[in-house]
Amino acid sequence: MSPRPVLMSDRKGAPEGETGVVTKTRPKTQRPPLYKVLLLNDDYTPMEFVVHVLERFFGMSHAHAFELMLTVHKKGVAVVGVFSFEVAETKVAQVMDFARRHQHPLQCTMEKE
Ligand code: TYC
Repeated sequence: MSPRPVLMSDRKGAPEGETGVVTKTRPKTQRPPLYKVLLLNDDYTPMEFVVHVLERFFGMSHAHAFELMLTVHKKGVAVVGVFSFEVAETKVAQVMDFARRHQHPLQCTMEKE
């Protein structure tokens, strides 16, 4: 007995000879825009303070925070996280407020990805 190929006309209710293309509708989902939070270098903010900021507000390990702080120190700027608008705005405000309260000139900004 040789196997017989499965045909569209084998579908229940499909009349002999009917062919069709299987389609799927894909509803357009809206993804919210993302924002990069950037940390800027300066000559005065102590390195340990920046490391503490990265640990405290961005949940980084000490090792990761130290490495990223050094990247900002050497390159001038680095992305420290990517978030929704509201979360990015909150992180920037938290960092700026914390730096101001400690009288350090550290700058933190955000930009659309
Ligand atoms: N450049 C600073 C120093 O030498 C350290 C520093 C690193 C400052 C990163 C800001 O975002 C910064 N003390």
